[in-house]
Amino acid sequence: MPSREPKSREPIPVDQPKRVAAGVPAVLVALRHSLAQMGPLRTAETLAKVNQREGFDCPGCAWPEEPGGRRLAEFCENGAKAVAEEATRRMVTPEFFAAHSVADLAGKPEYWLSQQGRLTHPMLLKQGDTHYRPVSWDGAFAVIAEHLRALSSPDEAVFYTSGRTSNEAAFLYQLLVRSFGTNNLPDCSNMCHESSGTALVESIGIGKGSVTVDDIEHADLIVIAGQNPGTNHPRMLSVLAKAKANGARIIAVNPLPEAGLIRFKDPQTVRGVLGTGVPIADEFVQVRLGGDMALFRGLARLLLEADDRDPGSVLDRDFIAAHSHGFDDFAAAARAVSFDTVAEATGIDMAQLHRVARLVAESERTIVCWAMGLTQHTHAVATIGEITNVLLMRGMIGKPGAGVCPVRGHSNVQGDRTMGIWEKPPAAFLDALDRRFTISTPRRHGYDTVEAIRAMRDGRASVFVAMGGNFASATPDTAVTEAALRNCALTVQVSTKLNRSHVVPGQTAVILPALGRTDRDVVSGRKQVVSVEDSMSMVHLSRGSLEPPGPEVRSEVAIICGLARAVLGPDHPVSWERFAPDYDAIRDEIAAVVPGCADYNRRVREPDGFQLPHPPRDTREFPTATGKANFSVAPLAWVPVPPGRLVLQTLRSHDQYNTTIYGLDDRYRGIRGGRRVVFVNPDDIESLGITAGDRVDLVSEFTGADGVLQERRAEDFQVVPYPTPPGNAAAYYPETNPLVPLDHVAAKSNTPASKAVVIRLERAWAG
Ligand SMILES: Nc1nc2c(c(=O)[nH]1)N[C@H]1C(S)=C(S)[C@@H](COP(=O)(O)OP(=O)(O)OC[C@H]3O[C@@H](n4cnc5c(=O)[nH]c(N)nc54)[C@H](O)[C@@H]3O)O[C@H]1N2
Ligand SMILES: Nc1nc2c(c(=O)[nH]1)N[C@H]1C(S)=C(S)[C@@H](COP(=O)(O)OP(=O)(O)OC[C@H]3O[C@@H](n4cnc5c(=O)[nH]c(N)nc54)[C@H](O)[C@@H]3O)O[C@H]1N2
Ligand SMILES: [Mo]
Repeated sequence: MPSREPKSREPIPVDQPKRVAAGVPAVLVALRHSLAQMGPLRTAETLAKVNQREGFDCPGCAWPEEPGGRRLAEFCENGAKAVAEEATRRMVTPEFFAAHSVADLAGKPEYWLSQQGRLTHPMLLKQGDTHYRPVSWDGAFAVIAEHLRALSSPDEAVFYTSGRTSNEAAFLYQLLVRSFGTNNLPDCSNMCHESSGTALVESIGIGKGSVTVDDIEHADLIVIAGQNPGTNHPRMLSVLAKAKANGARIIAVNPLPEAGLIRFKDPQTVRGVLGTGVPIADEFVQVRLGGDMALFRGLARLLLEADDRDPGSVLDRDFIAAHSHGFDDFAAAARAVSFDTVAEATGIDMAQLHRVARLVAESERTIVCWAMGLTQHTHAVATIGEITNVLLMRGMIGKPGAGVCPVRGHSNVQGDRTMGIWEKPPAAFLDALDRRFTISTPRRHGYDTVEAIRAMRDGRASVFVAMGGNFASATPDTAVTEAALRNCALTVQVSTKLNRSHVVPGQTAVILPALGRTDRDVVSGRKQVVSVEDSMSMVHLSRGSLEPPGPEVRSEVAIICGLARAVLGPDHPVSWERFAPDYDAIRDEIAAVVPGCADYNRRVREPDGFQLPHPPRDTREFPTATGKANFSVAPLAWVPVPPGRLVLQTLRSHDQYNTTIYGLDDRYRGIRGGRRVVFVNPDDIESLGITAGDRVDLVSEFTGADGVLQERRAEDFQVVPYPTPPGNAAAYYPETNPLVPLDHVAAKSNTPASKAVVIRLERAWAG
């Protein structure tokens, strides 16, 4: 596995980590990125329209807009970078592909690929060719249709989706895929919040968060576990600052002292520009990687014991009696946990556990927010179940200021699932499609992301189509995944920008250039708008307005409709022609099929859109098998560190959007000009006999189901001393994806356990 960043021997400069997020430097960095990509006029036009009622939904993250008229220039450094990246003036044209062979591009680092700009033409790599060549749209559709029709079963094709796709495109895409005859609809969610959805469906009957921005602003206590909002959801910080001003306490649970969790300077306020900012966390719980389940079980025990001393003071007995199931089993398991185990698993001292328990016991309105730090562990589903238990015992759901808040990643990942992008669709949804369109959709469940890689690896699937994303880099076990893609007869990427997945082709490969969120979408003289759903189930419109990168670039909707005609033929009962010139027609179909979407066209045009129903939040009804909120009981799990080894989490720097690398800095963590760094506790550096600044290979160790030890290697990382818990290390994704074994996944959700990879360090070069 060649490392893709050039092995420069220059050491990467390392500063002290920052304690404050945002403020004036954030504004300046964003402007520098925007001006470089877009120039001054387009920068002004673009930044004025992010997350405004008449503008487009920021492609950065799924954090909601503030209701009731958004603030002028809802500003966020990383949102601005995401926008600049899409609205760039740089272009990847047919001339570019003529100048670079696929082999040449495959040798370039991801950063270089993402800096080349927007794709402008459909391109085809014919079997045996060295270069992509331009192809007409109809020619491209014909190649794809021919390959799909040649399959012996529709289940030999895989249709991936990344979470930027609009509701309209997502609905049509799943309709196309199911009309073709398969539920093979893996998506980025399988690697992201699948564990949250799985756990929440078991506990409360719906896989979505139960709070709104208003709830957060009025909570007494907000726990933020396994999330780095200063980098990944910066607009969340201004909401947290507001909650603090209203008197909320905040507990940060994280192995790393992330800047945004410690202090925040709101660039929109005078204090944010001139002052030292607002302290965010009242309590920083520096948990070991994977220690959260033990932490929450320990809290549950303390809460039960506090209630024993003063009955009714902690437990919400009315809620437990009226709305829950399984309390006694849960309480027995929680009482049985030993505090020695909690201390070992979490690494925190018991005085802090008692302080946190007191905060939880005293709060009348508690919200827990989380992201990838909880979902990407083998015991992620059980961990999220345990967190939900602690909320349920205090009745913290379905009342103002309280609830569960999985903070989603991609800006429309939640909407895509609502629209049916799911390999395990409920039968009722398929029945509704069949009735509406007089088709007959398959009932067999399809492949998720990990299963899709196995199927392509083993030759059970041979056509791969991606609606956005960067499958080759985002998935685990890079060498295995790349071989699986190359094993396909055909790979198709519908994309805005060049990435690694275009240069790891099947025998034949197609690139279809798509409009992005910021682009103007005009069909037959009519401007089209799309809709999206944020992390809090608000559905609203997004209107692109910028000049698209070229006349050949098509909307995702137009691409799906063209493809559907070519694949399904002229007699297919869905009248695909209707949709591309009129997205209202798609929304009418959504209204007829998708639960909660009645009268979609009207309601989505309300100033702030509309909120989808959520029975636990709205009426304390729990659509589970028991009809109640379920306490869960699972064996306690955590992540011990084997002797002489480290447990590695793979995470995001401040200068990237998933696999899109904006730059080589990680400002808040003090890293400049390089990404091949590994953050290690100073005591571990000493005990492993290495020195800060050393260059090491990361070698992951994993024992497969057959009992055989497997090793994977990522070369040449600079050792950076960092205040991470002993035994725990951190390095950036996607450079470390070659280390994550394909079979190292969360129980039940099958999400790659990217936050707990056992590694050893091997000295490569002296620093
Ligand atoms: N600018 C920018 N914004 C983004 C993205 C981006 O790449 N760039 N990506 C988007 C996407 S798709 C997503 S899913 C989100 C991701 O948002 P995050 O989940 O914030 O992303 P990560 O960088 O993976 O950070 C994981 C955090 O969890 C902590 N952590 C790791 N393991 C554990 C653990 O075992 N326990 C606890 N308590 N904490 C742990 C890490 O120290 C880190 O702070 O962001 C979205 N927004
Ligand atoms: N080791 C490790 N691996 C991880 C993670 C981790 O924390 N650690 N995180 C996981 C998570 S949370 C996620 S969500 C996945 C992300 O997985 P993906 O969603 O597959 O990856 P992205 O990097 O977001 O995809 C970027 C590409 O999407 C395309 N694109 C952008 N906007 C649009 C659009 O509007 N339309 C179309 N058609 N294409 C567009 C561009 O070509 C761009 O190159 O990665 C996962 N992988
Ligand atoms: Mo994500």
